[in-house]
Amino acid sequence: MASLLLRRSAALSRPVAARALAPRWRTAPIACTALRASSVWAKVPQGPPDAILGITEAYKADKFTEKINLGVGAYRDDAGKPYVLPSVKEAELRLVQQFLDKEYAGITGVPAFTKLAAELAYSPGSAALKEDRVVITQSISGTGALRIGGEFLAKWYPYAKTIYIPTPSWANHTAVFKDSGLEVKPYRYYDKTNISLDLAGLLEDLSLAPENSIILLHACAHNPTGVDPTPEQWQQISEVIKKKNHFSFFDMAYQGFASGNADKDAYALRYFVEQGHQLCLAQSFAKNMGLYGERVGAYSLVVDSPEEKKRVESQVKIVVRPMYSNPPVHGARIAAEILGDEKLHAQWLAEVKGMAERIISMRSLLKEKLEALGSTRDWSHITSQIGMFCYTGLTPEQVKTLREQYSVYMTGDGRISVAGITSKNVSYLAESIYAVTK
Ligand code: PLA
Repeated sequence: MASLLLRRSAALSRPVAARALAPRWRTAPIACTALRASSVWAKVPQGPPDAILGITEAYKADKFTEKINLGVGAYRDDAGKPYVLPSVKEAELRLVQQFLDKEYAGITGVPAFTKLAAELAYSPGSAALKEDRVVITQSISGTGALRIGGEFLAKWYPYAKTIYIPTPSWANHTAVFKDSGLEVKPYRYYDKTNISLDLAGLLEDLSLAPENSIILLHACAHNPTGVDPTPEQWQQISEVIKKKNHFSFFDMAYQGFASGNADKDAYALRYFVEQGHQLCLAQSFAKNMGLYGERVGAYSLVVDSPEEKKRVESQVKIVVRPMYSNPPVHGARIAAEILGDEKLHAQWLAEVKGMAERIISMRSLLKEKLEALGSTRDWSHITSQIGMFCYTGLTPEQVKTLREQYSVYMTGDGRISVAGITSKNVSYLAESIYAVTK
């Protein structure tokens, strides 16, 4: 019916002359049906809503005033409002006052931004940076970085076309890598029974994977479990990866969000670089700078020599150019302004810490409230998990009931974005969770 209406209105808006010239049968109802049946899109099936972003759509359509969206990982302040970091506001103001031109950036983006993004990840003192062995390109946030990496590896990684991702992982990883032309296989990561890292399973799977496999690693604040390896465990992981000559692909979408300290959160990446691993990295500034919709990110590879850097960079450009030509400049300029100014940089780090701390306090509050209501379940994982998410352990049925009867929205696997909890909605949330779990 909708398409019929559309067709009708399209026909009406056609210029009068064209309508007058059109043969009569085209406007007859029977002809409309015939046209509809032969539409080029007639065989396109309805796709499922996105596992994460689809939740926001359902939440928006909900009329209940106390509804809570804990689906997408987007930071909210304690009033439940999106938060523009004061450092971002200041940087943006400075940029606007400069009335910069809107020329295209180069294929690899805004150079001031990529230089500083690399330093944030690898540290300014990194030997790889000093030796000019880091290829970096700006990307359409973290997802775009993963996609460039997937495409580049599918095209040029000589040993394998398979990437191993943890079970579970971010819901979009499989699609991104499949669409890049890689095959995706799982490795064990999470121990459901003990709500902890399945280190033995992880090490076993990585050692059973064929030599030179590509391994995706969440650099920090593992999504969705909130369970990260300890530094000692990272060392063990590094050892197996090295022994098997695997190639590491780090996804660092939450630098600063895990511990509140950007250097601490980069521990695994920096340790792997020190250990001489072959690796690449997807960075996102969506969460740690709150630049979600500005789509600011970077993709980088640590290579062997400046000469190799030149060759690899030329091919990264050839991957990027037909995808989107070159990246948007505004968000990258904001990030560069913050990272490149000592005072703003320090202010930003304090703001990231503030966001991480609010999340940590909401974890404690939710746990306390559940216990105060008399829940006999062990909720210790709410506070032991880190980063933006809590992997609650709620079943798909409980998630469904919470959504349908309580207007509490979370992903189907029971992941909640703790960043969506506020001191105002935490009581209702705890009561709702208690009601479906008692
Ligand atoms: N990698 C991981 C592990 C992520 O969790 C996300 C975002 C990204 C990459 C990509 O982020 P970006 O493209 O916005 O930089 N995950 C979110 C949002 C926060 C999403 O699904 O798009 C999530 O709710 O899981």
